[in-house]
Amino acid sequence: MNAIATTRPAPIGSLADTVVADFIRDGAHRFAEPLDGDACGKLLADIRATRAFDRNLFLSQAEFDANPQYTGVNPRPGRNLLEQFERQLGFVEKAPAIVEAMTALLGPGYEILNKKVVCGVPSSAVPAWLRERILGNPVNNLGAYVRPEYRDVTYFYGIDFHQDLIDYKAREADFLTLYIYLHPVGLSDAPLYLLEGSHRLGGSVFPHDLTRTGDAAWRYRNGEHGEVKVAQRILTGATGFAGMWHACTLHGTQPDAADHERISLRYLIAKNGAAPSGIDQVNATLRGPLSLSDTRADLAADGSAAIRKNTVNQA
Ligand SMILES: O=C(O)CCC(=O)C(=O)O
Repeated sequence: MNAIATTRPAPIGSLADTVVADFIRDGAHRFAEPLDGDACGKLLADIRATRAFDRNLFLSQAEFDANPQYTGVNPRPGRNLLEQFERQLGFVEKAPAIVEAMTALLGPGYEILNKKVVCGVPSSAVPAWLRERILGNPVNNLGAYVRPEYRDVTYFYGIDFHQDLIDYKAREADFLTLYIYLHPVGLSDAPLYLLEGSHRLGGSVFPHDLTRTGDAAWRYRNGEHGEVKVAQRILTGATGFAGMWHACTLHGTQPDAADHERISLRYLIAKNGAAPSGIDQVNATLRGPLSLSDTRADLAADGSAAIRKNTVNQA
């Protein structure tokens, strides 16, 4: 994604001002206008044409148990479905609002760290043995159980509240996540649950210290860095909905309760230059660490789940 360099200050009340203010206050911003619906529909049809998002995605229990592999099961360069649709991604990467927002937060030289298709797998597609095995796990990324040829997409059956810093040990929170729905996402389609304002306590080791205090309210503690009251926002949205959040903002999903898969695009986009930008203003307001030497305490040495605890499923 190349941004147009500009040295002019953003006009007052501009999108650039709004996204920086939203990130300081909420650790997130929802774009007012959806991205091009026709382009979303075409890309969605092309993605769906590559496979059936059903039980055939998965290894059998015997195949899995013969050689369990919990790591290296996500999309990576050379095995990423979006690589074949690169020419269709201009509706995201060149959308003026996206470019303006990224430039405001990350500076004109911002870079895409990672982009991929994310699928919320409906329960009807997950084999019974697997549902039983992963019940209550905090991170149900199903990559380990998916046939190797389909590991060019990330498949979730829900994931507990986490920060996207979780995948970046020792990296500063100098990046954000941009998330796009390719079709309408309602309450049963595994919408993102976001805890607004949770970024304020900086980096925190997963799983997180969260206590529900009300209907859509939580108390979040990050050890010596204190606690904050945060509001839960459920990101339902129309085709082309785009939202983004700070690397320290807690978010998660419940298992897809619809009878069809949820397909989204997920980008990680980072600052790439020394000049100060909006993310530095945001990070200057955080009360906790900007990076972590360890990001998670939920895994055994082989990468399998070592704890069974899930908060977002109670949300
Ligand atoms: O798409 C999902 O179900 C979860 C996505 C998410 O939280 C992530 O990729 O960080």
